[in-house]
Amino acid sequence: MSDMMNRILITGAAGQLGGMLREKLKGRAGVLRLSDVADLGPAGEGEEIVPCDLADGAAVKRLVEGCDGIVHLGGISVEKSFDLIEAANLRGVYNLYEAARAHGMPRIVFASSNHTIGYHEQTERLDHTAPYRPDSLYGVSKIFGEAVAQLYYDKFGQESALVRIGSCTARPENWRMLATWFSPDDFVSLIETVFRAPRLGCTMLWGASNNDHGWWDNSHADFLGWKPKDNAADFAAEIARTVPRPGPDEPVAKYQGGVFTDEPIHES
Ligand code: NAI
Ligand code: 15L
Repeated sequence: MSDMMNRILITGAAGQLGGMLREKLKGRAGVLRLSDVADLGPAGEGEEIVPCDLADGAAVKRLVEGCDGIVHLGGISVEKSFDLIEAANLRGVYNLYEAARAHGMPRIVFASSNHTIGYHEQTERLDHTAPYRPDSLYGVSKIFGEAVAQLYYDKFGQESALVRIGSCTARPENWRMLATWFSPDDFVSLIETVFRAPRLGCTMLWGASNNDHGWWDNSHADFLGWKPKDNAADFAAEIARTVPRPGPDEPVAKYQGGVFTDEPIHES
């Protein structure tokens, strides 16, 4: 990828996935521009640190200038009050797409989420035509982000991958993750595929590994040639041994979004 990307921007680079991608994408672009509102520590070799609040439109315009690709992880990543979600995930996504439009429309990998469809039951198998069933205001905000991406594609030709990430952790940690796990290596290979593809369009992808027990079908995106390699089933015996199995009527075992379906509306 370093042959084609001079500078990749990672927003939310101080977060859980940001820290992981900071390591794994090192050397894959000339420069990694890392941004967050939280502390990112000192810049390493091939890194630039650019602190920025995604809710600040002028700052986001400066942040995006000179980037060939964007991995947009920044924002609120769990259920919170509407005010918090509005600033980071609604205004933040709008600011990012406006900044991309002003600066040559670099491809965007948008970290969407399985919580856009979280009220579908775990007995269902979903493809890209599945209706939204958000399980939280957080999930609603990711639907907003996907809609902004689609608008900017149809109106201006801005290309995006809308990656509905399941659960991206070093290894699957519970029964639900036997379906939702997305290994860090598979996420990296997806990002590389997206930035290399001759044509991307505005494509939704389920961000999940090649899990035997998965719920999601990515065959509409076969044209990209991405093949996840890891499989949560390799950890199934360990999970069965170490993690109590939830009852079938518990939200974590009933709905694809798991415990997010149990969240209240947070007032502050
Ligand atoms: P995280 O919460 O660890 O990281 C998010 C980062 O965004 C934080 O460092 C935070 O400081 C930053 N941020 C929040 N508000 C901001 C603002 N106004 N301006 C600039 N930066 C701001 O989340 P994580 O787990 O690393 O997830 C990254 C992205 O992937 C998030 O957008 C999340 O919604 C999405 N995602 C993650 C999944 C996972 O399995 N970790 C699953 C599905 C989606
Ligand atoms: C998400 O969207 C969250 O950002 C992450 O913290 C996990 O809860 C993940 O979904 C999940 O559903 O496991």
